[in-house]
Amino acid sequence: MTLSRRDFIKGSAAALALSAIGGPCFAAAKEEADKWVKGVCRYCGTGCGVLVGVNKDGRAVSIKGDPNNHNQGLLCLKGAMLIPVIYSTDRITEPMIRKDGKKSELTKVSWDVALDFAAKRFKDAVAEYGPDSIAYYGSGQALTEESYLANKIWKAGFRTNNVDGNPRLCMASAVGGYMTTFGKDEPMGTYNDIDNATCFFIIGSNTSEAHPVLFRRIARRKQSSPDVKIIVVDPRRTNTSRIADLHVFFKPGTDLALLNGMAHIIFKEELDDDRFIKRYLQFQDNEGNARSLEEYKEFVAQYTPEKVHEITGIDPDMVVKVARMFAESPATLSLWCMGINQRSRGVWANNLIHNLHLITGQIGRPGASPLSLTGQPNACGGVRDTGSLAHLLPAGRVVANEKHRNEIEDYWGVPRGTIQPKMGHHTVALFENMASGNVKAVFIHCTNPAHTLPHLNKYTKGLETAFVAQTECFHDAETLKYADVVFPAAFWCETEGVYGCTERRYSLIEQAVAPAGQSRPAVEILMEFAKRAGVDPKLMPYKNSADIWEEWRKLSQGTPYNFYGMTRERLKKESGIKWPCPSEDHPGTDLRYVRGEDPLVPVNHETKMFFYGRPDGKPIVYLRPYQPPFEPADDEYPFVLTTGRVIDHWHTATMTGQVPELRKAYPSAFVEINPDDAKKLNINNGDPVVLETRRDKMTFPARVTATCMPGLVFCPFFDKKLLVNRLFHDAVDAASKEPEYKICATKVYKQG
Ligand SMILES: Nc1nc2c(c(=O)[nH]1)N[C@H]1C(S)=C(S)[C@@H](COP(=O)(O)OP(=O)(O)OC[C@H]3O[C@@H](n4cnc5c(=O)[nH]c(N)nc54)[C@H](O)[C@@H]3O)O[C@H]1N2
Ligand SMILES: Nc1nc2c(c(=O)[nH]1)N[C@H]1C(S)=C(S)[C@@H](COP(=O)(O)OP(=O)(O)OC[C@H]3O[C@@H](n4cnc5c(=O)[nH]c(N)nc54)[C@H](O)[C@@H]3O)O[C@H]1N2
Ligand code: SF4
Ligand SMILES: [Mo]
Repeated sequence: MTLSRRDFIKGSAAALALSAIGGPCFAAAKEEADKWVKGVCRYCGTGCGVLVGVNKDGRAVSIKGDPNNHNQGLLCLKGAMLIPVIYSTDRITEPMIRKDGKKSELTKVSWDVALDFAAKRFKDAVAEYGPDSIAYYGSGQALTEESYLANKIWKAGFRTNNVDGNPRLCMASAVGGYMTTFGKDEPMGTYNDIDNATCFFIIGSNTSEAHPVLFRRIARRKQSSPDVKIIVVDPRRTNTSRIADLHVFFKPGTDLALLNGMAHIIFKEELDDDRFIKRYLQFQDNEGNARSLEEYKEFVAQYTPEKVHEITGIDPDMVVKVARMFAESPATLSLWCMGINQRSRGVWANNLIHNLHLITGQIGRPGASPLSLTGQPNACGGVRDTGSLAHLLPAGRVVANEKHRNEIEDYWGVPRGTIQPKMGHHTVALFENMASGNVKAVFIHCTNPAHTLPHLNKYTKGLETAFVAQTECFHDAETLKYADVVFPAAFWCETEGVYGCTERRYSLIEQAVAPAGQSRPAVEILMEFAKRAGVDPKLMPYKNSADIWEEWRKLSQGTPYNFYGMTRERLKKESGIKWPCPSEDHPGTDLRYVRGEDPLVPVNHETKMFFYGRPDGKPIVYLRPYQPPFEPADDEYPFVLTTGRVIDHWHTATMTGQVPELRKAYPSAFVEINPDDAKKLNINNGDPVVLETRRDKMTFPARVTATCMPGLVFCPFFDKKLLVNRLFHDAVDAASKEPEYKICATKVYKQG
């Protein structure tokens, strides 16, 4: 596909300016391309389609947004600056091992030596200590084919459910929310809802920095229609909150009370949808007991605006205003991300958002939907849908269910009883078990846990103790310090595979260029490793990643995740398709659970909506009380520390750090502190400020800004020289096991 160069703006100065206000831009083409190869941006869960320009020598020379994908040709600066990342001098191009234990140097070896070295350790561990002594730790940035394959190798080949990954740090609470409320994972809405919504309820998402192209679409909707209202619920004044009609500032970690308080006002003022409630809903308390609508109303009635104010600090009038705006607008779209998920009650917070949509009937119409924003580019398609977590199996199945296990065993052609019924270790437990010696060897793929796990001082012990085999592309990754074997992986458009983004859209990344040096596609690495470690080669009858896709596509048939219609050929032609998509002539689905829209709802179904994810077809409204965060501020540690992202860096900056323009925008980490607090503590811009928590203390340069409300400080986590996760506790959500990265108590003082 060829586009002329006048289709996009030239010059990175314009791009930088747009990026600074969170506005997406087009990429500058440095050199004329000979052909354009279709793909998806390497970074966020927005999942923008890209076209990679390749010259006659087979070298990638430019990138631009795919005009036929949902982003309509737009990219943010990170996406527009992907090409130099491929050719960074920091690329790992040869396999390496540590011959004499963790203290020895990584030395370059042949592929055979590296693969055998790793395979032997895994094989020995299984022989001596059983299959649960090994594990796979994967990523929402790995290709779907890679995660599907690894899940099969570990769960059916090695016979351990110790398969988890970084989506546990990220989307686990959202998965838990959809599963408990609707019975199956993944949103019912899509990005098209943005163009139809009349009210946006953005809670715990800094969309403008973390999903810039979607933010642009929200801003465009607001500009085109002045009646459109935007509510932002965030304890920080972010770039996102700048376009809000109502910005709700509050004490971090207390918004469960607000969500229940909104439900109370909705009933009190008769803004509920009684017809929808009676036809579709059921109510349940935390003990799993059925409750009545009346009991639910009584439950939320405790959360009067005054009570909400006491807990959260939000003005009582504001609670009423927000509830009215949410319920009365013709079509309300909720968008949320880590401010909701990374909480010790993250699943509950998700349930409470769903509650509001259900009791008001703000669901199943264009623009009315609870749409959880996914962080990583392939957390949805690659990990959630393929079931590559310790408790899951492909397409919405769970390891604890014998029928589900048998279905997968039959499909994979292994004897019944092969897949273990016991859940494997979720992420935090996995690293704990590595430290204690129960898990002897781990295969880490496409993630950098030595930088991103919570309570790092505790969990890097696991990496010091266990044998670590790791795939990586960049020397900069912190986890390499602990790796016993490093496999150089083909990067992004050096190989092919599918990414599935927030809106159930699967898009194919086609191979544009040859892998750097000796690096190889991860599916090859995984298969070669597994065969040498004793896994039956019959489990891996694949020539390439397209064969794996074919198996996975067929497995989805007849499940609520049906994408049987997405053949490889079709994905090559089209720029992404949204499941359910049961047949090759099906165009994909916008409104899930809606008759006439969702192909999985019978055409003559007796009601307009059918929530087939639940056996009784009825979503559950939960009675979930407010609970404080695990470690609120107190007299001894009087500030709340929160962490998150900046627009120009991707997580640990191993990729974005390779691009001078991005590095310049954010050269190092800092601590944001409110001017009132700064004044009291005699802190000026740039001063060294100590953050001391119950775990550790570190010094950051101050950024005095009104972004944070008083009592709150914020640090980004991209900087490996200032690993803020050393300060964090390891409290996790009781159900989803997702860590509470958003709230811990800290002392703040000027270094002196
Ligand atoms: N530029 C960039 N974009 C990214 C990424 C990246 O690394 N860089 N990573 C991607 C990934 S994997 C993810 S998961 C997403 C994350 O995307 P986001 O969740 O949008 O980003 P964060 O900065 O982690 O946090 C979001 C907001 O939560 C707020 N918050 C903190 N505590 C609370 C609370 O108690 N309640 C509420 N309501 N809000 C609170 C913070 O103030 C912050 O503004 O971004 C994706 N996009
Ligand atoms: N304090 C704090 N900590 C957090 C969070 C937070 O909000 N606050 N958020 C959490 C969340 S939501 C997330 S998603 C995690 C992210 O945590 P990580 O996944 O650990 O962070 P990344 O930097 O994305 O790591 C990806 C790694 O894969 C490598 N890589 C890139 N491309 C390829 C490839 O093609 N193949 C292979 N094999 N490797 C590749 C990169 O160089 C990098 O080392 O962090 C979590 N940690
Ligand atoms: S918004 Fe996300 S997917 Fe789109 S170009 Fe930017 S980083 Fe890439
Ligand atoms: Mo994430």
